[in-house]
Amino acid sequence: MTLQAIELWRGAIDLVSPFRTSFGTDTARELLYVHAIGDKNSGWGECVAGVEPNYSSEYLENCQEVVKRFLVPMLRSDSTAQSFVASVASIRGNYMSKACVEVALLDLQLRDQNTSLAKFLGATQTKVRSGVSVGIQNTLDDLIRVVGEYIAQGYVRVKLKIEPGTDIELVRTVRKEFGDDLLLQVDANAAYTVADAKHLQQLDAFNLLLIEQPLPEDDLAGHVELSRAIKTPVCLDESVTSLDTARGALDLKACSVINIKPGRVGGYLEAKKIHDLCLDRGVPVWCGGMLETGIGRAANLALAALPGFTLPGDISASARYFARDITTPFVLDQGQIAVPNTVGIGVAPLPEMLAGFKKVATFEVAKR
Ligand code: NPQ
Ligand code: MG
Repeated sequence: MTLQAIELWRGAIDLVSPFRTSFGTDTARELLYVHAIGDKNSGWGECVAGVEPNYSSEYLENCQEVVKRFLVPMLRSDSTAQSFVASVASIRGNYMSKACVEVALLDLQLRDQNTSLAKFLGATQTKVRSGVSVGIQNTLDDLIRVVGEYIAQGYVRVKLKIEPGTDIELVRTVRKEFGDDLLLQVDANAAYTVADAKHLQQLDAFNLLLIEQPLPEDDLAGHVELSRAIKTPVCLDESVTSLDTARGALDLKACSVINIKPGRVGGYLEAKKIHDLCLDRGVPVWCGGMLETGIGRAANLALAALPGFTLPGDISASARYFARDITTPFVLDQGQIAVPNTVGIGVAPLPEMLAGFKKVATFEVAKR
């Protein structure tokens, strides 16, 4: 592979409905794409950061700056995703920035090698079960209607966003309305403190698959304490930023399930390592979502096809979020989504969609 240039593209796609979490409400997905151009092929990567540093400390403008100022300068014409990850180890944090460059390089090099990301990562499934993340609604009636629509569409698992003040009753209502067989879990996006342990104990009555990230990302000790206090399995999302934090959290018993998001851990190579660790230890994992468009969604499908992904993830159909996706849309087929099996991530932006985006930078890559 000969890497020639990196382009950065910016744009936005409206969400079909506002998405509210304990940290904020979004009505559109602002986007940063990385386009890695080689001598034969090109590859695409999507940055998962949001506009504001509220899910984590990373945010889109900062990612664009980090990519431009620190990551692109480390690239040479003979760079690979693997050599890139090794060389950027000296740059702390900035996982989402690293991940979007890494996957663009992976897409490019796998296209050159005529192989798919799924095959490269070790996928064992050709389709994956699809779950849906349901934002906080204005009323319980709205919530029941929305959840009912998703179930009717075939989603096999429902995740409810919760926050203090809208949690126990909400879960009780959904459980009652849709029955005991519904695979149901909740996500607090770090909205509680360990002092809420008794309160969260009430969730034990509803046979939830798990509670995701109840406490702040740095509060591993709090998650240990909470895990002991409640029966509902604790799953970490924001806290897990690397293989090391994953191993630490498991060793400490801060969680018994892990949500793997490649963007949050610096890329697909690190995500695979976390998967391998969890598979080895018998810890169930599932693939999270960051309101990705087709570029990020395609790559996540490849990862979610690995054998350790035993729980349905947040990889929904494109239509869950977007009336028009940047790629050919991903669709639900009996509650499942097909894993791309053509070269690289298997998709690329549709020209007519990319026409609504702006190329904001082009960097020539130094020869070696
Ligand atoms: C989670 N995602 O699991 C995240 C949170 C999230 C599907 O629930 C812009 C960028 C908006 C990132 C909204 C889901 C976002 C975002 C929510 C991430 O915690
Ligand atoms: Mg989460």
